[in-house]
Amino acid sequence: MSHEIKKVSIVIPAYNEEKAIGKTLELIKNTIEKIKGYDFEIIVVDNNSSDSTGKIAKSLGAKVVFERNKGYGNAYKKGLKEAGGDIIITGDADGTYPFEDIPKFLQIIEKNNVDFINTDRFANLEKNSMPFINYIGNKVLTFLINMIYNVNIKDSQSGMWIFKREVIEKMNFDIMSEGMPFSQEIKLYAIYLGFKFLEIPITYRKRIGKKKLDPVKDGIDNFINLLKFRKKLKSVKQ
Ligand SMILES: Nc1nc2c(ncn2[C@@H]2O[C@H](COP(=O)(O)OP(=O)(O)OP(=O)(O)O)[C@@H](O)[C@H]2O)c(=O)[nH]1
Ligand SMILES: [Mg+2]
Repeated sequence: MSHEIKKVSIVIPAYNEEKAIGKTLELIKNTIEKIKGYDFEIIVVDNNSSDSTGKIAKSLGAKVVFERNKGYGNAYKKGLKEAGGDIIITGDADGTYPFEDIPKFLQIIEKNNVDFINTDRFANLEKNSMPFINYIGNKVLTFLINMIYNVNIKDSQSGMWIFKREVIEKMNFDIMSEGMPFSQEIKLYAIYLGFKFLEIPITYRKRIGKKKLDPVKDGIDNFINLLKFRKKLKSVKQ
């Protein structure tokens, strides 16, 4: 029996994150250098940053791909197309997500019968990690998503996901949003396609650098797209 080494892609969208990208990548590198039996690639999607995000990422050994069109969804569409991994792990470039848990994530996705892992930030929010208005927005959106889509998600807006390559191979990125709603859509799409979905608790930290999200504008945008995406999902072949 051959034991082929599995490839893992870590995909990070980054827009003007020069203050945080270094620390984010250091955490990832320190974590993966201790993991045996996998080949890792780190892909940073520089979303037309006007600061030195791309330069720093490159100097730390990440593969930097550029996406001219702004938007969290556009950044992911680009980064995921570039990812060659059998397993893909995502997260923000702002120091908020616990990349030190990668060994645990890999163990869960390999040992359990799951295809898509979402992470639940509400399980352990560090002090000041999520502003109150974002907290309310995230909770309301998650409640509405669970009602409208008849699912049971704890954190619909979490930006850290771990999934098998087959999941995105079955997805049509054209029906997915260019901006923030991409996060809820990838989860709902995976569930809709019948993939085994699991949520696990994580620790969420306070962001380094300036926040990009506008809680009111993005909250409303996410809600509108929630309804639109349901129609789009129904129009694609399962
Ligand atoms: N908002 C936003 N983020 C982008 C874009 N392109 C890439 N990103 C990255 O996507 C990630 C998510 O954006 P964040 O601003 O961290 O959004 P958030 O985590 O929901 O909220 P805050 O951390 O409170 O700002 C970050 O790593 C951004 O740098 C973009 O066009 N808009
Ligand atoms: Mg963030």
